[in-house]
Amino acid sequence: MPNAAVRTAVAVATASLLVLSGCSAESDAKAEFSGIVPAPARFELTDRGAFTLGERTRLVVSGDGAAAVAETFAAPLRTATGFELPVEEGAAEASDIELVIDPEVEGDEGYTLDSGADGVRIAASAPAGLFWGTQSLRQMLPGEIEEADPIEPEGGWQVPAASIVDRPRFAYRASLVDVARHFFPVDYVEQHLDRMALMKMNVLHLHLTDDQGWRIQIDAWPELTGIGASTSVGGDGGGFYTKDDYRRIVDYAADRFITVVPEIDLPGHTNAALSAYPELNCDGVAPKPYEGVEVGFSSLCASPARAEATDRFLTEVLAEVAEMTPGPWIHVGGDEPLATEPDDYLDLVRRITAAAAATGKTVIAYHEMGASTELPPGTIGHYWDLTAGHEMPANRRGEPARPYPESAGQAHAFLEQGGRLVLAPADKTYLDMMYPDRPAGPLGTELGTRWAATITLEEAYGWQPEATIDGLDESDILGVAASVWTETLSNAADFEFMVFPRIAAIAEVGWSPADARDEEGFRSRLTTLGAHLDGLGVAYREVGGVDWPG
Ligand code: TNX
Repeated sequence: MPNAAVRTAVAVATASLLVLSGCSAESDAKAEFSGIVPAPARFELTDRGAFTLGERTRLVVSGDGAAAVAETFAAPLRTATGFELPVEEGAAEASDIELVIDPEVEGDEGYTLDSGADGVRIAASAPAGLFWGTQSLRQMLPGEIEEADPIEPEGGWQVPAASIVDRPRFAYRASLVDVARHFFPVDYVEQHLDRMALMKMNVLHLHLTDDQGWRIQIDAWPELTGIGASTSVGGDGGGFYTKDDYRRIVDYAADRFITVVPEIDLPGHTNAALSAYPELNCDGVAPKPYEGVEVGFSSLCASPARAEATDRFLTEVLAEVAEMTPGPWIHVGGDEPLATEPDDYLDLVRRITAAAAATGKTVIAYHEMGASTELPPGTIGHYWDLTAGHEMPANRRGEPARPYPESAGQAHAFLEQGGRLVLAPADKTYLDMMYPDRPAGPLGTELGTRWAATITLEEAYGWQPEATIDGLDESDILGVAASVWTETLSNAADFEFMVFPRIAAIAEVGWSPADARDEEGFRSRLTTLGAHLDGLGVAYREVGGVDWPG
């Protein structure tokens, strides 16, 4: 928790952000506040005097959807402050927080926020923007606002006086979580969603299936979970989401304006499915469940002899997944098809993407599927290879060297077929990549891998999406993703050590306009984010060069 000495240090570190303050209560509030992550498009501290959230504070709403946003925002605030914080309509007073739907505010997710001694007003043309405005306000409150028990911060619940005009750079700002290599239960996914919301990330990409586990109930194919969910990497036990579990995740996400993108990884990365159903295998023999970390050894069977079972599997599985997913996207994987002959791969890609498109969703696939010229129009490409100029080295887990232009060309094939790109270059956004100093994790084990790169906080931050591959226009980019693959991550502490704070860098790359980003400012704003992560109990790595709250 921040103490007075640290607050002073923060105030010094962030002096350039601060304007002269009139009274000591206000300087307390400002000393604690070093800025918002991701950086708003426009942010100014003003001299209107600090706002104090107090016992009389109400959330005064107007417009469709504003009350629901207010309730989601108020729930944790009520816990930490012990205040009633009623949601009401009517005229706002200086002690209130106003949430207003105003069609004049730009952008589907844009908002304006004005705070001062005369009250707080957040305005947006749609509820999503209002919600992101509340998440900025959340960061402007003391970090103790995240606490699960009532608490009174030194200096009270002060919010610095500020004026913000904000909207995201990209519409798709994803956190990819691999729940296949190690399973993470619903409660933990909900915690992660809350942390994503704090950083205005709006897509949870669940990597639900892989060689080591199948994590989603499918009624028509019960052994996918009956057999396929029993394992994970290293024999750490299995697990899966029932349909009700999955709907709980979807609903919790939706309350925070986060869309769940389910991924069923096909045609490779399918050992768990193949182990559950012999008829999906060319030789009719189910392989053993797999608990190792190799990739590229499993494949659906392209042979006509297995076409009936394989196509029924694709149709029924993808239909059930789509049916429980309200969001517009379904992800069908497609990566690392090392055990699939190239012609078979093209045949399977056609059948997989056709079955996915038949659900009515927009299909997303890893860039390898760009080898096909028969993608459903508008299919989104998910680029995960290295940034331009970096060649995937030979012997990467047995693969031959793969020249960068091949995967860049595959990414461009999605644009040529009417789609856009999600950019997730492994050497910048893969949060399972080690830090260069290869620190032991909190439990004393070595975490992560380094096949793509080692990644510092600064490298995760300094990356330019438009330069990921050659020849991209801003309009080609749907968004970015920060990926956490969990071969080496089996518990919350290890997960958080690798993910935080580097995920905040990717969140800012996805949200903030390029000209609002700067490394020094980011580092100083992490002091405030750190106080909130402390309140949430996140075991982030205290990366050097940041004045962590301590
Ligand atoms: C590559 S990236 C994979 C995953 C691994 C990850 C480990 C991608 C689409 N496939 O199967 O978990 O590397 O870093």
